[in-house]
Amino acid sequence: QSFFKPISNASPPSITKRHNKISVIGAGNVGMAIAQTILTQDLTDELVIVDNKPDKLRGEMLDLQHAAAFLPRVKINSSVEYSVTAGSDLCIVTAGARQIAGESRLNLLQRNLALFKGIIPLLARYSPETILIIVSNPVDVLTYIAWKLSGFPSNRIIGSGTNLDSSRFRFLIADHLQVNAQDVQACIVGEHGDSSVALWSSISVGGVPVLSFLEKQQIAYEKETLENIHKKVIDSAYEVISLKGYTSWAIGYSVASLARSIIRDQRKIHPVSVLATGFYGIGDDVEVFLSLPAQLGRGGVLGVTNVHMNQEEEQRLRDSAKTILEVQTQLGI
Ligand code: 6V0
Repeated sequence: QSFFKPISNASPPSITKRHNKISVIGAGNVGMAIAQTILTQDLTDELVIVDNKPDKLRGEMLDLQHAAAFLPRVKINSSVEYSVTAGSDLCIVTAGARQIAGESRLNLLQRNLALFKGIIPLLARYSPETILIIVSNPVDVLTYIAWKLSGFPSNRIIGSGTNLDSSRFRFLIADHLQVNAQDVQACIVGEHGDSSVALWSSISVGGVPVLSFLEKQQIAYEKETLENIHKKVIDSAYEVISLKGYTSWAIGYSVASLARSIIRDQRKIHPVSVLATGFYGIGDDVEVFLSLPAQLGRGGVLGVTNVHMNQEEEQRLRDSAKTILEVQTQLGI
């Protein structure tokens, strides 16, 4: 018995709009911030959350479902079983051990490697056409591991990488210059972590290249001031974690922006972790994921922008690649 009585002479409803499904693995602080940002931004028709703690998972699902009256209509589902993710367009992996105050991202790796072996092959089996976004830390190495475990082509494996670092960078520059962060084009590439590389030579505000502007106007700027801003970006995560125990809101918005570019085929450029083989002097035989300015769309990674880097920046990027590779070697992967 349906609540509605059809009007006379009506044909059965035909659904022509493409149905989107996004799965978020890990219902912790980061996974839930991503889930709720995706919901408020109306990016999907179906949202699935998976975690291995059934009570917490059900509590989080109900809490989101209870907001139905204030949100676009989205089917929200959850389970500890991966079959619930079947047919996902996008799977976002946040499950993992949490970084504790003072702990480097690389220390987290051993714990998260074992966990990924139990997650990625199942996601690949239930959604063979999905695009994977890896958020768990250390994100670059785990993105590489996800690539290997899934057997997917590299364009369907993305690490959230320095998308968040770049947002923190733009915020700090905007704050320094008293402008809107959305008018600041600035990018951090390389490892999401201590060896990340700030691309100072290509920063512009409202289309005006900042460093050459300062040089032309003969305004002195200290290299140290620039280094300090970058250092603040690196310290940001540690600071937030030491103050509130975890980071959530900024990573939520950051990953939702990636989901939007992919699901809505926005073809926007994001600094995210992609297979960097052959780019910027990284060898053709080197298998490493790190952040480069990549164009994202419905096909995943559509390409990498040929952004200008000076020699020092290119060298730092290669050093960053080396840092990540060393960890992969230590792990024997
Ligand atoms: P959290 O709040 O401890 O959440 C982790 C969740 O994963 C918990 O709910 C666990 O129950 C769940 N989980 C653990 N094992 C499994 C499993 N086998 N299957 C399913 N679920 C499981 O941590 P938080 O949400 O704060 O952080 C999650 C991850 O994101 C960590 O690795 C962080 O370091 C990483 N971050 C990455 C960022 C980035 O920019 N890439 C930014 C912030 C955090």
